[in-house]
Amino acid sequence: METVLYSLADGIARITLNRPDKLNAFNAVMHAELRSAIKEARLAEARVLVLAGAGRAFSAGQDLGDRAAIPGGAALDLGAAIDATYNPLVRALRELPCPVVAAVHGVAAGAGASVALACDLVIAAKSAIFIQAFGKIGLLPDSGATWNLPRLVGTARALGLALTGERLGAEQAAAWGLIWRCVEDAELGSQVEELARQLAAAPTRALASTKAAIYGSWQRTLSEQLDVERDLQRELGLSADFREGVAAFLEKRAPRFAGR
Ligand code: LHQ
Repeated sequence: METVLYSLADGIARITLNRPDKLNAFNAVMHAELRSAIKEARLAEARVLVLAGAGRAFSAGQDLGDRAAIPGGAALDLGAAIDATYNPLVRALRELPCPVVAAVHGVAAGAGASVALACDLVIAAKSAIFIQAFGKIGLLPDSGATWNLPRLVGTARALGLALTGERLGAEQAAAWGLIWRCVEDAELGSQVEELARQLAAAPTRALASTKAAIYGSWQRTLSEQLDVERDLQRELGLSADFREGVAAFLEKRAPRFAGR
């Protein structure tokens, strides 16, 4: 692949957006390659997926030089472009059963920020910044940002970020609950590695159920959610990993979860 790097080792799938001279801005090729890398991770039953950017940024969002995004003579249907690219990407990330970790350094702007926030856990280097850049070019936040932002930081901060396009530093982002963790720049790689290894060794089915239950909770009442938890717990109670987890605890040893 030309715009995306993919590898899988020890249950950890790694996807790196790789157009560093364009700050990893998304073009049509990158979308296609990213889709196929995510599909590969899914088929290989990766136990965790790490998404990062090459060079000095995570991603500057849509490539504004891409013909699909340049307003020209003919009417431009951004809706069709979004239907073909960002929306399936965000759905694919959310529908993956394994946790998806975004490792953010440098800039995450526009859809680059949205895609990071669509991941399950975002770890950012202290110097990273998140920019809702859409308003500056006459668009609204997309790729799930209008859904994720208010849920993560509340309506007041979501509107503040989206309406002003102000840059949000990683420390503030973590303090607001927009991201999971902000770490020293020099420690981003090692912290992401540690988290990925921890998740790859965790009971896979329990993580998948947790992810599905938490995201699904927004459209349910507490009473409905209690039923969902019961049903998922019933299934997990029959898993080999649950037996292993309890046995390991009682035997005072580290568990070896097989993901079954
Ligand atoms: C870029 C880009 C870029 C192309 C930097 N495209 N080249 C969805 C659906 C369909 C259509 C429209 O949009 C969307 C959603 C969106 O994502 S809308 C938001 C699109 N993104 C932006 O508006 C951000 C534009 N970029 C910037 O504001 C700055 O580049 C940031 C603040 C990200 C970084 O600034 P600097 O660190 O000063 O870097 P730079 O501006 O010098 O960029 C470095 C190079 O990357 C430069 O190329 P060059 O050949 O001059 O070295 C930029 O042109 C290129 N680049 N973003 N989105």
